[in-house]
Amino acid sequence: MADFETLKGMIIAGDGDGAKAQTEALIAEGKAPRDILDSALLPGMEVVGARMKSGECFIPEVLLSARTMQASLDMIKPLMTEGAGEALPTVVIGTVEGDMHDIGKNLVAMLLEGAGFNVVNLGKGITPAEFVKAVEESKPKILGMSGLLTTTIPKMGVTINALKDAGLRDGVKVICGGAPVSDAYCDEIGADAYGPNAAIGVDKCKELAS
Ligand code: B1M
Repeated sequence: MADFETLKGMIIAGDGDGAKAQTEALIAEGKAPRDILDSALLPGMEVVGARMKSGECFIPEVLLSARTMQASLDMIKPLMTEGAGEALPTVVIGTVEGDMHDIGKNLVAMLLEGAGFNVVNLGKGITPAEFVKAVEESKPKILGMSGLLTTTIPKMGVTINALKDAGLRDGVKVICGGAPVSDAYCDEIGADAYGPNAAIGVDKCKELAS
Protein backbone atom coordinates (compact mmCIF):
# COMPACT_ATOMS: atom_id res chain seq x y z
CA MET A 1 0.00 0.00 0.00
CA ALA A 2 1.26 3.48 -0.91
CA ASP A 3 1.54 6.22 1.71
CA PHE A 4 2.31 9.93 1.95
CA GLU A 5 5.41 9.54 4.18
CA THR A 6 7.10 7.21 1.67
CA LEU A 7 6.44 9.67 -1.17
CA LYS A 8 7.69 12.57 0.97
CA GLY A 9 10.94 10.64 1.64
CA MET A 10 11.34 9.97 -2.09
CA ILE A 11 10.97 13.68 -2.88
CA ILE A 12 13.65 14.50 -0.29
CA ALA A 13 15.95 11.77 -1.67
CA GLY A 14 15.30 12.78 -5.30
CA ASP A 15 14.15 9.22 -6.15
CA GLY A 16 12.32 9.98 -9.41
CA ASP A 17 11.27 6.44 -10.37
CA GLY A 18 10.12 5.61 -6.85
CA ALA A 19 8.16 8.85 -6.55
CA LYS A 20 6.38 8.30 -9.88
CA ALA A 21 5.37 4.76 -8.87
CA GLN A 22 4.27 5.93 -5.42
CA THR A 23 2.24 8.84 -6.86
CA GLU A 24 0.61 6.48 -9.37
CA ALA A 25 -0.30 4.07 -6.56
CA LEU A 26 -1.75 6.87 -4.39
CA ILE A 27 -3.90 8.06 -7.32
CA ALA A 28 -5.01 4.47 -8.01
CA GLU A 29 -5.98 4.10 -4.33
CA GLY A 30 -8.25 7.11 -4.73
CA LYS A 31 -6.25 9.65 -2.69
CA ALA A 32 -7.25 13.25 -3.47
CA PRO A 33 -4.62 15.09 -5.56
CA ARG A 34 -4.69 18.04 -3.16
CA ASP A 35 -3.87 15.64 -0.29
CA ILE A 36 -0.97 14.17 -2.26
CA LEU A 37 0.30 17.74 -2.77
CA ASP A 38 -0.28 18.93 0.80
CA SER A 39 0.75 15.76 2.66
CA ALA A 40 3.71 14.53 0.62
CA LEU A 41 5.04 16.81 -2.15
CA LEU A 42 4.99 20.17 -0.35
CA PRO A 43 6.30 18.85 3.02
CA GLY A 44 9.06 17.02 1.11
CA MET A 45 10.15 20.19 -0.70
CA GLU A 46 9.89 22.16 2.55
CA VAL A 47 12.49 19.83 4.08
CA VAL A 48 14.72 20.27 1.01
CA GLY A 49 14.28 24.07 1.13
CA ALA A 50 15.19 24.14 4.84
CA ARG A 51 18.28 21.98 4.21
CA MET A 52 19.33 24.30 1.39
CA LYS A 53 18.98 27.34 3.65
CA SER A 54 21.06 25.73 6.40
CA GLY A 55 23.74 24.57 3.95
CA GLU A 56 22.99 20.85 4.53
CA CYS A 57 22.38 20.29 0.82
CA PHE A 58 23.42 22.02 -2.38
CA ILE A 59 22.10 22.96 -5.83
CA PRO A 60 22.47 19.48 -7.48
CA GLU A 61 20.45 17.79 -4.70
CA VAL A 62 17.86 20.58 -4.76
CA LEU A 63 17.49 20.26 -8.54
CA LEU A 64 17.08 16.48 -8.24
CA SER A 65 14.37 16.84 -5.61
CA ALA A 66 12.70 19.65 -7.56
CA ARG A 67 12.63 17.50 -10.73
CA THR A 68 11.28 14.54 -8.78
CA MET A 69 8.56 16.74 -7.30
CA GLN A 70 7.83 18.25 -10.72
CA ALA A 71 7.25 14.78 -12.25
CA SER A 72 4.78 13.87 -9.48
CA LEU A 73 3.18 17.29 -9.76
CA ASP A 74 2.71 16.78 -13.51
CA MET A 75 0.81 13.55 -12.72
CA ILE A 76 -1.62 15.14 -10.25
CA LYS A 77 -2.04 18.57 -11.93
CA PRO A 78 -4.63 17.49 -14.55
CA LEU A 79 -6.67 15.83 -11.81
CA MET A 80 -6.53 18.98 -9.68
CA THR A 81 -7.85 21.24 -12.42
CA GLU A 82 -10.69 18.76 -13.10
CA GLY A 83 -11.84 19.10 -9.48
CA ALA A 84 -13.30 22.06 -7.64
CA GLY A 85 -9.96 22.97 -6.08
CA GLU A 86 -9.30 26.56 -5.11
CA ALA A 87 -7.40 28.73 -7.61
CA LEU A 88 -3.67 28.88 -6.87
CA PRO A 89 -1.98 32.29 -6.79
CA THR A 90 -0.14 32.98 -10.05
CA VAL A 91 3.49 34.04 -10.35
CA VAL A 92 4.86 35.24 -13.70
CA ILE A 93 8.62 34.70 -13.79
CA GLY A 94 11.40 35.32 -16.29
CA THR A 95 15.04 36.26 -16.81
CA VAL A 96 15.50 39.88 -17.92
CA GLU A 97 16.33 41.14 -21.42
CA GLY A 98 19.85 40.42 -22.65
CA ASP A 99 20.40 37.72 -20.01
CA MET A 100 20.56 34.02 -20.91
CA HIS A 101 21.15 32.68 -17.37
CA ASP A 102 18.14 30.60 -16.41
CA ILE A 103 19.28 27.81 -14.09
CA GLY A 104 18.51 29.75 -10.89
CA LYS A 105 15.27 31.15 -12.31
CA ASN A 106 14.08 27.67 -13.30
CA LEU A 107 14.96 26.37 -9.87
CA VAL A 108 12.89 29.14 -8.27
CA ALA A 109 10.02 28.36 -10.69
CA MET A 110 10.09 24.66 -9.82
CA LEU A 111 10.14 25.34 -6.07
CA LEU A 112 7.27 27.81 -6.49
CA GLU A 113 5.21 25.11 -8.24
CA GLY A 114 6.16 22.78 -5.42
CA ALA A 115 4.91 25.37 -2.94
CA GLY A 116 1.50 25.42 -4.64
CA PHE A 117 1.80 28.44 -6.94
CA ASN A 118 0.56 28.50 -10.53
CA VAL A 119 3.75 29.49 -12.37
CA VAL A 120 3.92 31.16 -15.77
CA ASN A 121 7.58 30.73 -16.74
CA LEU A 122 8.31 33.15 -19.59
CA GLY A 123 11.85 31.90 -20.15
CA LYS A 124 14.96 34.06 -20.60
CA GLY A 125 15.81 37.32 -22.37
CA ILE A 126 12.41 38.80 -21.55
CA THR A 127 11.95 42.46 -22.50
CA PRO A 128 10.11 44.95 -20.25
CA ALA A 129 7.29 45.04 -22.83
CA GLU A 130 7.00 41.23 -22.71
CA PHE A 131 6.81 41.27 -18.90
CA VAL A 132 4.11 43.96 -19.07
CA LYS A 133 2.13 41.94 -21.63
CA ALA A 134 2.37 38.80 -19.46
CA VAL A 135 1.14 40.72 -16.40
CA GLU A 136 -1.77 42.08 -18.45
CA GLU A 137 -2.67 38.60 -19.72
CA SER A 138 -2.06 36.36 -16.69
CA LYS A 139 -3.01 38.87 -13.96
CA PRO A 140 -0.51 37.37 -11.49
CA LYS A 141 -0.25 38.26 -7.80
CA ILE A 142 3.53 38.32 -8.22
CA LEU A 143 6.04 39.14 -10.95
CA GLY A 144 9.49 37.55 -10.46
CA MET A 145 12.53 38.78 -12.35
CA SER A 146 15.91 37.08 -12.41
CA GLY A 147 19.21 38.52 -13.65
CA LEU A 148 22.83 37.35 -13.36
CA LEU A 149 24.70 40.13 -15.14
CA THR A 150 25.48 43.58 -13.79
CA THR A 151 24.79 44.86 -17.30
CA THR A 152 21.26 43.40 -17.50
CA ILE A 153 19.77 43.89 -14.02
CA PRO A 154 18.94 47.59 -14.73
CA LYS A 155 16.15 46.12 -16.93
CA MET A 156 14.39 45.18 -13.69
CA GLY A 157 13.93 48.87 -12.84
CA VAL A 158 12.94 49.62 -16.44
CA THR A 159 10.28 46.89 -16.21
CA ILE A 160 8.92 48.26 -12.93
CA ASN A 161 8.62 51.71 -14.54
CA ALA A 162 6.91 50.15 -17.58
CA LEU A 163 4.41 48.48 -15.23
CA LYS A 164 3.74 51.91 -13.67
CA ASP A 165 3.27 53.50 -17.10
CA ALA A 166 0.79 50.75 -18.02
CA GLY A 167 -1.16 51.33 -14.77
CA LEU A 168 -0.38 47.77 -13.59
CA ARG A 169 2.14 48.33 -10.79
CA ASP A 170 -0.41 48.59 -7.94
CA GLY A 171 -1.97 45.25 -8.85
CA VAL A 172 1.18 43.14 -8.75
CA LYS A 173 4.00 42.52 -6.26
CA VAL A 174 7.53 42.40 -7.69
CA ILE A 175 10.36 40.15 -6.46
CA CYS A 176 13.86 40.15 -7.96
CA GLY A 177 16.78 37.77 -7.59
CA GLY A 178 20.10 36.71 -9.08
CA ALA A 179 23.70 36.95 -7.91
CA PRO A 180 24.30 40.73 -8.48
CA VAL A 181 20.91 41.70 -6.99
CA SER A 182 20.65 42.74 -3.33
CA ASP A 183 18.14 44.08 -0.83
CA ALA A 184 19.52 47.58 -1.36
CA TYR A 185 19.23 47.23 -5.15
CA CYS A 186 15.61 46.09 -4.85
CA ASP A 187 14.86 49.13 -2.65
CA GLU A 188 16.54 51.41 -5.18
CA ILE A 189 14.45 50.17 -8.13
CA GLY A 190 11.22 49.94 -6.13
CA ALA A 191 10.77 46.14 -6.03
CA ASP A 192 8.74 44.68 -3.18
CA ALA A 193 11.14 41.88 -2.23
CA TYR A 194 14.54 40.34 -2.85
CA GLY A 195 15.17 36.59 -3.18
CA PRO A 196 18.78 35.83 -2.22
CA ASN A 197 18.23 32.15 -2.99
CA ALA A 198 15.44 29.90 -4.24
CA ALA A 199 14.20 28.76 -0.83
CA ILE A 200 14.03 32.28 0.64
CA GLY A 201 12.57 33.49 -2.68
CA VAL A 202 9.67 31.06 -2.25
CA ASP A 203 9.16 32.15 1.38
CA LYS A 204 9.05 35.80 0.22
CA CYS A 205 6.50 34.92 -2.48
CA LYS A 206 4.31 33.23 0.15
CA GLU A 207 4.46 36.46 2.22
CA LEU A 208 3.71 38.63 -0.83
CA ALA A 209 0.73 36.45 -1.83
CA SER A 210 -0.88 36.44 1.63
CO1 B1M B 1 27.62 33.30 -17.16
N1 B1M B 1 28.32 34.74 -16.00
N2 B1M B 1 27.95 34.43 -18.71
N3 B1M B 1 27.02 31.77 -18.17
N4 B1M B 1 27.70 32.34 -15.61
C1 B1M B 1 28.21 34.48 -14.51
C2 B1M B 1 26.92 35.01 -13.94
C3 B1M B 1 29.48 35.28 -14.00
C4 B1M B 1 29.36 35.75 -12.54
C5 B1M B 1 30.75 34.43 -14.23
C6 B1M B 1 32.01 35.17 -13.85
O1 B1M B 1 32.50 35.97 -14.60
N5 B1M B 1 32.55 34.92 -12.66
C7 B1M B 1 29.54 36.45 -15.04
C8 B1M B 1 28.74 37.70 -14.68
C9 B1M B 1 29.61 38.86 -14.24
C10 B1M B 1 28.74 40.01 -13.88
O2 B1M B 1 28.05 40.56 -14.69
N6 B1M B 1 28.81 40.39 -12.62
C11 B1M B 1 29.03 35.77 -16.28
C12 B1M B 1 29.26 36.21 -17.61
C13 B1M B 1 30.18 37.41 -17.75
C14 B1M B 1 28.72 35.58 -18.74
C15 B1M B 1 28.89 35.96 -20.20
C16 B1M B 1 28.85 37.46 -20.50
C17 B1M B 1 30.20 35.32 -20.66
C18 B1M B 1 30.60 35.68 -22.08
O3 B1M B 1 29.96 35.28 -23.02
N7 B1M B 1 31.66 36.45 -22.16
C19 B1M B 1 27.73 35.21 -20.89
C20 B1M B 1 26.47 36.08 -20.95
C21 B1M B 1 25.40 35.48 -21.81
C22 B1M B 1 24.11 36.23 -21.63
O4 B1M B 1 23.42 36.00 -20.66
N8 B1M B 1 23.82 37.15 -22.54
C23 B1M B 1 27.53 34.08 -19.95
C24 B1M B 1 27.01 32.85 -20.33
C25 B1M B 1 26.83 31.77 -19.49
C26 B1M B 1 26.40 30.39 -19.96
C27 B1M B 1 25.39 30.42 -21.12
C28 B1M B 1 27.63 29.63 -20.40
C29 B1M B 1 25.87 29.75 -18.63
C30 B1M B 1 24.36 29.95 -18.41
C31 B1M B 1 23.57 28.70 -18.71
C32 B1M B 1 22.14 28.85 -18.27
O5 B1M B 1 21.80 29.53 -17.29
N9 B1M B 1 21.29 28.18 -18.98
C33 B1M B 1 26.62 30.57 -17.60
C34 B1M B 1 26.79 30.18 -16.25
C35 B1M B 1 26.36 28.77 -15.91
C36 B1M B 1 27.35 31.04 -15.28
C37 B1M B 1 27.75 30.71 -13.83
C38 B1M B 1 29.02 29.87 -13.90
C39 B1M B 1 26.73 29.98 -12.98
C40 B1M B 1 25.36 30.65 -12.90
C41 B1M B 1 24.36 29.69 -12.27
O6 B1M B 1 23.59 29.03 -12.97
N10 B1M B 1 24.43 29.52 -10.94
C42 B1M B 1 28.01 32.17 -13.23
C43 B1M B 1 29.13 32.20 -12.20
C44 B1M B 1 28.61 31.93 -10.81
O7 B1M B 1 27.53 32.37 -10.44
N11 B1M B 1 29.40 31.27 -10.03
C45 B1M B 1 28.11 33.00 -14.42
C46 B1M B 1 23.59 28.55 -10.22
C47 B1M B 1 22.21 29.16 -9.94
C48 B1M B 1 21.37 28.15 -9.18
O8 B1M B 1 22.41 30.31 -9.15
O9 B1M B 1 21.48 31.87 -10.92
O10 B1M B 1 22.53 32.80 -8.78
P1 B1M B 1 21.74 31.75 -9.47
O11 B1M B 1 20.33 31.64 -8.78
C49 B1M B 1 20.17 31.53 -7.38
C50 B1M B 1 19.96 32.88 -6.68
O12 B1M B 1 20.59 33.95 -7.32
C51 B1M B 1 18.46 33.00 -6.60
O13 B1M B 1 18.03 31.65 -6.42
C52 B1M B 1 18.89 30.79 -7.18
C53 B1M B 1 19.03 29.49 -6.43
O14 B1M B 1 19.51 29.68 -5.13
N12 B1M B 1 17.68 33.59 -7.68
C54 B1M B 1 16.43 34.08 -7.45
C55 B1M B 1 17.96 33.71 -8.99
N13 B1M B 1 16.95 34.28 -9.61
C56 B1M B 1 15.97 34.50 -8.71
C57 B1M B 1 14.72 35.07 -8.83
C58 B1M B 1 13.92 35.17 -7.68
C59 B1M B 1 14.38 34.74 -6.44
C60 B1M B 1 15.64 34.19 -6.31
O15 B1M B 1 12.70 35.67 -7.72
C61 B1M B 1 12.15 35.98 -8.95
